[in-house]
Amino acid sequence: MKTARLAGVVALLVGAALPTAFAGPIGSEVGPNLVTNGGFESNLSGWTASGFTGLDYDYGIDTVAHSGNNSFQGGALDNLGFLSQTLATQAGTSYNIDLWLASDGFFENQFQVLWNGSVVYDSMNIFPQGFTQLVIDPLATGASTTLSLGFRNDSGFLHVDDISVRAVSAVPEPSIMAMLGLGLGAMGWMRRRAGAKAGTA
Ligand SMILES: [Ca+2]
Repeated sequence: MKTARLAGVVALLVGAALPTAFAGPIGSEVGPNLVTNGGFESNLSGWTASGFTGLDYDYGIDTVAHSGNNSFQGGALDNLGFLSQTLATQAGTSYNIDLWLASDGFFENQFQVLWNGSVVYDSMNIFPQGFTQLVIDPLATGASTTLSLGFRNDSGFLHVDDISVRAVSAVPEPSIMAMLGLGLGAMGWMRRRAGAKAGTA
């Protein structure tokens, strides 16, 4: 889903798998996390809630977590309640939204991700699932972008944790460039060897 073509070329050259521990696209430069308190370990600090009925009624902090001790739980009745944060972005730059979503499976439920007001992810009636990674790669069009997450769950809650937003540039990592350089250098060396042999024959 996020496999860069360059990474495939490098894997062919070196015949080895690249590390996959980092969530960002392989073969790209990835900036720092722009989200404040994306893991909710500081409760709701940095976030603005809207459209819910009330704190600790249909939204709040829960101790069911993907990491740490807290996650956010949201489940507005009949409509979406939103959790939002405004991020400093650069127009024309691609960003990587990475979050973990869990569902108790109660219907009706709906989860949305909005990027400066545009819906970039929308899923209804999500079956029961533990924390599952969700990755979206939107483009920023201005110097600030509001990330909003929408939650509806008429009988229960959806949970999110470990939300990050990072700038992604198309520039390959130096290590990949080095490996490419090694591969090209080896090809050049083999060609020279072949040429030398031909010259002495
Ligand atoms: Ca957490």
